[in-house]
Amino acid sequence: MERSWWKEAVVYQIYPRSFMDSNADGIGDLKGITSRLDYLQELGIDVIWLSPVYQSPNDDNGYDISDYRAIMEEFGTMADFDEMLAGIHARGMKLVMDLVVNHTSDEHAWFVESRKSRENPYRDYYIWREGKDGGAPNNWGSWFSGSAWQYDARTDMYYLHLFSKKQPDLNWDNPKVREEVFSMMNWWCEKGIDGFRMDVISLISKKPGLPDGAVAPGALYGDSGCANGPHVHEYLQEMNRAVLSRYDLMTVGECAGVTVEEAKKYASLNGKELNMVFQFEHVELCDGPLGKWTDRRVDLKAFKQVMSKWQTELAGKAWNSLFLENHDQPRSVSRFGNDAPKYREVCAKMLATCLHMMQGTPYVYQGEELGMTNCPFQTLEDFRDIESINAFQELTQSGKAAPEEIMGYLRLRGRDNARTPMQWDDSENAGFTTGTPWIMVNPNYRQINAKTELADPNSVFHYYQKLIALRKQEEIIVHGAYALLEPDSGSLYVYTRILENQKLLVICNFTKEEVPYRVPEEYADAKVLIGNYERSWVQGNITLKPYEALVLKCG
Ligand code: TEU
Ligand code: CA
Repeated sequence: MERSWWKEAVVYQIYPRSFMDSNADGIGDLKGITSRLDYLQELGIDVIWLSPVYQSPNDDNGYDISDYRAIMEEFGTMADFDEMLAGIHARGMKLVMDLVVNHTSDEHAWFVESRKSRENPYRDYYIWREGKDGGAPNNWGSWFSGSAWQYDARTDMYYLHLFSKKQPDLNWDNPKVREEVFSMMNWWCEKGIDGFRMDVISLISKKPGLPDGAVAPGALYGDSGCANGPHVHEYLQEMNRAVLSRYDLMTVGECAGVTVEEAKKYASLNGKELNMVFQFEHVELCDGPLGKWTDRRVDLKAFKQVMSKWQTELAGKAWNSLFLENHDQPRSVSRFGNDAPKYREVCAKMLATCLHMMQGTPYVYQGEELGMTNCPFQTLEDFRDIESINAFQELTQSGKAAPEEIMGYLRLRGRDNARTPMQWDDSENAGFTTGTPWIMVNPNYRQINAKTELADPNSVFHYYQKLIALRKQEEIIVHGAYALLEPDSGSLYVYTRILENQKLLVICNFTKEEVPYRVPEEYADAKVLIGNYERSWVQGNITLKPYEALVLKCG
């Protein structure tokens, strides 16, 4: 087994708009992040993944970039960035930047030029096509509702946007585009950053000829079939030669639609492309006829099956990333567990145990380490996310669902659940800002906040701190081989990790019931490595408490 720092690391994701506001404008910023670095150091994380901080008109909160080499004014200046980076490095941590290069903003200088005329030198930086039969060039849908094509009267053609119409897709088949992107990446590497998280990188190579996609009945999003296109691996290998291989970086590709087979290419241990990918199978498990807009809950057996598939199939061939939350996902304790006050803390700890004992690099999303929950948004006016707002319009106007029904889906699955301000303390606005926050604060901040949890040795925060520290002490957590036990249990997630003469047994109760379990003989002299209840008896027949997590270690 090959050791690399990014295999042993724990990553913490910061969504800058919602992390910490330093100047009372209600918007998180870089100085705010710098002021909270001690907190992250105390948690024990190694790497910060920073969602985009580049200049952007914020149609999609920074995932629409108008200048890759400038900092968004609302977030501060390049000097603030340099100070933050120095502060991160001074604490022995690293910084991974978000790289959003499947598309730019329509306000990026390249696109401003591109749309001027059919002959403009930047025309082929983007994907322009003639309309067909008086409409869009093909039937592809945007991930944010509606067609993926926008008509532009100036040149009487359409441009492709797999996301919002203010996010035109770059044409990666144009070598000049690749050169520009690579040179921008080198520029950031020279500044001393430590890696990239690559936004929807699996979508950069479009299907030749841009053929109509197979649109499933009711399917709304992502039906372009562009994931893992014909040249994606070639382009990433080129990027690896031009940039990645020249520095000691950590890279993770956000790979919508990735399969195990494809992941073995993106994240092969041969190091020719990326270090790891984000796959989404486990968070898309309960999607329904309206895609992610559903109130279905994840079925534990299916969840175990998907997680186990990724654990076993990538072993020795590629590397996993481990996550339950990010800025696009609802809060895990609300979604996979139980956020009722009685269970929230044990449940958050159980989910953390289940994830952090697996093989791969774990990602903690801001506030997850506090057990933050989904937000009780009341009306559409409470939402800020273009995805939720567009979906509401499209679904109500097409009559596919009643407004109240959709509100229920948005409340459970909407991305804004992850984007409410970080809950620092029990003062006004959770200590995030002294101004008016850009999005509502979750009203539960007086109970759930960092200050309270730092003062409580049994808090979710301190449990995360232990899990993170354990990964540094126990090689088996990083490198042990994974195997699933009890695949048919609908209540327990049980798995083992094995490294030479050492063994871990991880037992997680995903229900609020007590569940009996027989600890296998071979764990007769095991010790408790970590657990979310006080427990001394761990042999033979035991009864798991509601949402109990227990990790036993032998050898
Ligand atoms: O997300 C794109 C994306 O595909 C995710 O929405 C993913 O499919 C989903 O989480 C699975 O359930 C990225 C960014 O993370 C997102 O914030 C941006 O809006 C989007 O790209 C466009 O840049
Ligand atoms: Ca601010």
